[in-house]
Amino acid sequence: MKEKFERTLVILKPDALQRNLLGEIIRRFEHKGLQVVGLKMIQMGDILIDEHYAHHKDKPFFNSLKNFMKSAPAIVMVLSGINAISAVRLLVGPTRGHEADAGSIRGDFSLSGQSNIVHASDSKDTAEAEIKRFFTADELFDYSKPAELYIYADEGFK
Ligand code: 3AN
Repeated sequence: MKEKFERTLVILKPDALQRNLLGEIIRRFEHKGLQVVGLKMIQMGDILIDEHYAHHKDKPFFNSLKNFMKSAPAIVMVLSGINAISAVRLLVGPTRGHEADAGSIRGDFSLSGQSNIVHASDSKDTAEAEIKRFFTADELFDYSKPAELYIYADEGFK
């Protein structure tokens, strides 16, 4: 697969927040080398959930999914990096936690198909639409992290 820089949307769902897993999950993305270019806490409501999970609106579990997504605030993030969309999906693991490989986020922290900790965009088109759904242009940041900035960070220390 050809390498390309991409942005992808991640939601740390209410169960991640309630189980004190926010730091652990963000750490995994950062250590992988993904760059956080947008991040905020939101309370998801009916309109946003209807739009975000439109592909599930006729499914029998939709109401329960909706209640779960509204049960506490969520953290939404935009991550950037090489092949970020598929790289993040790999870190997250498949939908059902009980089928996810150990080492993946869902594999390590979830047995459930609904309370599965994280949402991550599944394609380039979805990522574009989902980033626009949750972030305005001025909430996204373009910055570099050259290592030498931190090596000399004490320069002004008195
Ligand atoms: P993924 O999040 O892995 O892309 P989707 O898009 O099929 O999976 O499902 C979106 C969300 O809907 C899941 N993360 C999960 O919370 C919920 N969900 C999917 N399938 C079921 C199901 N059979 N029963 C309950 N909730 C489900």
